[in-house]
Amino acid sequence: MFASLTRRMALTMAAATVIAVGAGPAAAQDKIKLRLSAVQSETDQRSVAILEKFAPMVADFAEFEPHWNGTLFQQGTELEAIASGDLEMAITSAQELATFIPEFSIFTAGYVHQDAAHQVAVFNDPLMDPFKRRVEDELGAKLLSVMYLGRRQVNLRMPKSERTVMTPADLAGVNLRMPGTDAWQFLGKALGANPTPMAFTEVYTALQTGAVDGQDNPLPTVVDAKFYEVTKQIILTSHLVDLNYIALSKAAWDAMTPEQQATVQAAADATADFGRQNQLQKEEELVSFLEEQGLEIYEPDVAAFRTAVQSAYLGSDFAKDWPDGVLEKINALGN
Ligand code: KDO
Repeated sequence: MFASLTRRMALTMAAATVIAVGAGPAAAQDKIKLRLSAVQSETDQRSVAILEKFAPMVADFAEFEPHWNGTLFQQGTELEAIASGDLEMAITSAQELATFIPEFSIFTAGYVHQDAAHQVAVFNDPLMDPFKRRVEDELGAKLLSVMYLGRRQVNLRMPKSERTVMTPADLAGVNLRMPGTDAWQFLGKALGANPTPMAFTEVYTALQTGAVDGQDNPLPTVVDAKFYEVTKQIILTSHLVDLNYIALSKAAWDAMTPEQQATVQAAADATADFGRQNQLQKEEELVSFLEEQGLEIYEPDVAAFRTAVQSAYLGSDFAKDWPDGVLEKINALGN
């Protein structure tokens, strides 16, 4: 009697354990580790979206570990870290991808993406499939979703009274910090400035000390990184409607069940959507905040910038790498 009861109890307990493992949250040691390396701060709207959407949605089966401010991997080194198995997730850019897959420079060209909705349409269009496939095959990463960073504007240390910028010619001799890849440097030159490569985490000090004359970023970044404390004017060139991609290591993806993969994809999409709405709202609101901080904000001759930038790209070596017909397809997806 005692023996059979014990056996029955043991069987019941074993069944209960199977149910618990199958249905309940996985134990910490069984969870898939997802380390994210990002350059932006924790208060940037992309980070807020990651913390509010992505983290809780994958919590049942993933040990999600975000690292902000470039503390885990420095800007520009994340894709290599994913490829070598040292990192699972990054907020990467077309400019960084273009250093490995030159065709991506098409998404880095000024005045190509028109707005946030156009970015989404391009990302979800079949035209992106060969690009996504190459990232998987050559870098071992999946591009899950497209995040909206915003319209990049030129932000200078000197007041407008010292230098008013209406056309690219007015940026001649301006030492403009741009991120450190060829695609970014080319954009700085196309704007008419002298681009200086520098990691994002060094920009505040460089502006403060005068090591550079200015930088370019969307208004929400100017506020989040406090660049407004060390600059005097913003020229609304809107020269690049900038994006980031949520990148996930293919190895981590392949280790997931189909249900987990579907949840991760849904979490990335929800994150990108939420972040996009918030970032768009911030872009609207922050003009008055920045003016209150004493910055002068004005529109230059945007048509002059657009013409100069577009013709610089079309005549460049970058354009030689653009697959036939893709620019036309991108344009057709816009307004
Ligand atoms: C920057 O370095 O200026 C940049 O805006 C480039 C983007 O691609 C992106 O990496 C961004 O920095 C960071 O996410 C910090 O906002």
